[in-house]
Amino acid sequence: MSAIRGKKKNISSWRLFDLNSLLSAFLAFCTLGLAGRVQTTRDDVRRFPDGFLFGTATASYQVEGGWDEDGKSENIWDYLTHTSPCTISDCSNGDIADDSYHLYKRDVEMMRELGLDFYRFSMSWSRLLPTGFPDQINEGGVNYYNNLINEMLKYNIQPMITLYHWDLPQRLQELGGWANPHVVDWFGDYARVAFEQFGDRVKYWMTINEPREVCDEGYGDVNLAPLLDSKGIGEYMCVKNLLVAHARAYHIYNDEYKSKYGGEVGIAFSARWYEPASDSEIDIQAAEDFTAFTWIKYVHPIYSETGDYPPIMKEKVAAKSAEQGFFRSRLPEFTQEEIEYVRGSSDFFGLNHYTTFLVYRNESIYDANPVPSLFDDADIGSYHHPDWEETASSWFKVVPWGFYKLLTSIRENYNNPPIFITENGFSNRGGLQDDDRVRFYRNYLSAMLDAMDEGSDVRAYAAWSLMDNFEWLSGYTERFGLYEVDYDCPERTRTPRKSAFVYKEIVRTRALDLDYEPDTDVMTIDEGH
Ligand code: GBH
Repeated sequence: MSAIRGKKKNISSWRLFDLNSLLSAFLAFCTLGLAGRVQTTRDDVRRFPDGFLFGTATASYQVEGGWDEDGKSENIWDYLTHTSPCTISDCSNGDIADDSYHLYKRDVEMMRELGLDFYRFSMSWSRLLPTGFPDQINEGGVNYYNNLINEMLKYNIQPMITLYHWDLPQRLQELGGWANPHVVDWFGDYARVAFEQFGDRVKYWMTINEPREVCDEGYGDVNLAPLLDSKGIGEYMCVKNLLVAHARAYHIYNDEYKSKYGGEVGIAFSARWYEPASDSEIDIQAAEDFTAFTWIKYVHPIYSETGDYPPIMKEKVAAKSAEQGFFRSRLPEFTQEEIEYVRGSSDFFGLNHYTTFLVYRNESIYDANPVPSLFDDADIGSYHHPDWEETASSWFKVVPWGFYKLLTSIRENYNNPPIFITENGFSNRGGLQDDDRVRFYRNYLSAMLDAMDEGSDVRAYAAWSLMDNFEWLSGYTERFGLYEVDYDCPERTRTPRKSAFVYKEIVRTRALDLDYEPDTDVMTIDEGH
């Protein structure tokens, strides 16, 4: 501990890095007042506030494997990868993945090595309920999650469970999935089974991971299962049903379990920061519109005073729909009762954040956006600045200041809600000496601390990911892990990367020391873990 006390550190290196990119105006903006909740000065190692929680995150399909074991049925990723293997860039699948279905004890050992306070993982709906419905509760699934949860609790690591991280039972997809309004009942029933089985020990629940990805990329595009490509139509049906289904799960817990178990239920939004591509009013408005159409369409119904979709989105889709000859808006409306049901339905603001885009106005007459589509409705275009540092993922460039701006905008627009960072992490092509990932975590955590210095109420941080895993359509070609996983060996050996040692030190010291260099490559479990 004494190693960090009193050392003088230069913590501004990530800003210098940014200076090299085009945004010099930014610097003035980022170096604004630092007096606040986090008691540090610019020259000190930066400390996290008391009670701040550190974790890592994964998701069922990406790590579990055991795709048909002990009664589990097929989900939409099993179905996609089995019927059309080379839709995945390396023609791989999650049949075995990291084999966490069998190796969960090693996973918990890694959590202990890192000294984590919590671990965010997701439940596989079709493992727990093979028919999709609660008529059959699969004992194999219940046992697996009981074993994992109990193993974590033995070492005081809190489970944070996501109910839905993209792996819908295939049978429910055949009935329309999130485009069928009955999904509100289906999801509510599934949530109730999970609360009933595990609620005595699990205090943090998340309903749905990244609604934007579920609907826009799975229903409005071909980037995630079920690859529906129903632009401007299915993607909006999904939005409404998903929000009401989320609220159903929230209310079930709130009304029937909260007084007994005292846990919290939230949702994990995915938010990119959308920076106007120029300082013209037109591009500023374009960035706002794109924000509304992508992630604020989920945040506004839950977190605003009025509830409902952002007004600009309702207006634009209604106007375009009328112009295009539809008899009603392609964006299904909420009833007043639904607006009230959804509003306020989250105990914490779960936030997955990775990257920033530059956004400009692009009226449909000049562009290639299909009609109808969300992009056409929003009339925008977006891109990454070519100077921004690349990752292994095409959609992802490194922009730490975007994280600061995003957190600040949430604080200012939504009455400073308690935020859990439910995902943040970096992709490369693998290797143990991951200085690029170390730099990423330092710079993004610094940006997060800047926002916290100014009052953002961030209470928890989960690194994505504990270990390499199945990266959806990119298969195993993009690696996000603190631990490397060897997919060539049946044991799926996990080996800590440099970033694992650096993250461990952050967790141990509850502080960010930008100069820390691990002096070992041997992982141990510290006392008390
Ligand atoms: C999160 O998604 C997910 O929650 C997690 O499961 C995932 O592993 C992690 O982040 C890293 O991606 O290249 O145009 O086909 C982040 C959102 C979802 C964005 C997939 C990119 C593919 C877009 N990502 N999407 S594209």
